[in-house]
Amino acid sequence: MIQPVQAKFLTSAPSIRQAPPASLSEVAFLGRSNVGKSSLINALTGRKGLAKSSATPGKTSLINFFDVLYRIGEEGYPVRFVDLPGYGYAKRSKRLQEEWGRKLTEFLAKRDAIRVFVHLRDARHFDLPIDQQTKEFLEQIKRGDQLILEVFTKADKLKQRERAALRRAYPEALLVSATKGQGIDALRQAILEHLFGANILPQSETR
Ligand SMILES: Nc1nc2c(ncn2[C@@H]2O[C@H](COP(=O)(O)OP(=O)(O)O)[C@@H](O)[C@H]2O)c(=O)[nH]1
Ligand SMILES: [Mg+2]
Repeated sequence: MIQPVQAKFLTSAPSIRQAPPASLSEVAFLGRSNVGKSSLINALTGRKGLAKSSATPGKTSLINFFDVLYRIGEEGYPVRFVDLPGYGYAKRSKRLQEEWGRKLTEFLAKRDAIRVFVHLRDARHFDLPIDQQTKEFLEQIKRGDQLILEVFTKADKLKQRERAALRRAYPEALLVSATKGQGIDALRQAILEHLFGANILPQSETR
C-alpha cells in the first residue's frame, strides 16, 4: 500500500524565475484548463482542499508547489507536486493565452527538477489538437531520466463502452477519476516507481 502521510502547500510562483529552489524530485501536472489537475492532486494526496479546485475555468495563473510524503511500509518517499496553469482557455485574450503558453513551455523545458510529466486529458474529449500538440512538445523536450504519464481524467463520466474504446486507443494510458478514486493507486505507483525504483512495493502488490 502506498499511503500519503503528509501534503502541504509550499508556495506559488508566477514564473520559473520566482520558483523555489529545486530540492526534491518534481512531478508536473499539466493539461487544459478545467481538465481536473487540482482535483487529481487532492485525490493523490488524500487532502480534499489542498489544491484549489474550481468550476470556473481559467482562474489559476500561478504555478503552485506542494510537498508530499508517501509511505510504503516503514519507508518514506518525499516528492514535490507542481500544479501548472491550464492551457487552452478560449475566453482569455489571445495575448494572455500566448503569454501563459510561453511561461508554461519555459517552465516545462527549463525546470531541471522535473522527473515526471503527468499529462492530463479529459476522457470525454481525448483527441483534441491542443492536447496532441502538447504531447508532441513533451516528447521533444523529454530527457532520458524523465517520464511522461498520459492520464485521462473524469473516467466516471464515461459509459462502459466508451471506456473500452479509450483503452483500445491508448493501451498505455491511465484512466482516473478524482471523484470516484478510480486509478489513483495505479498513478501513485507509476510516479513513485519512476522516482524510486520498480522494487519499492512488495511483489504481491504490483499491478
Ligand atoms: N465527474 C468528475 N468531475 C471532476 C473530476 N475531476 C475534476 N472534476 C470537476 O471538474 C472541474 C475542474 O476541476 P479542477 O480540478 O479545478 O480542474 P483544473 O482547472 O484542471 O485544476 C471541477 O468542477 C471539478 O469538480 C472527476 O474525476 N470526475
Ligand atoms: Mg486547478
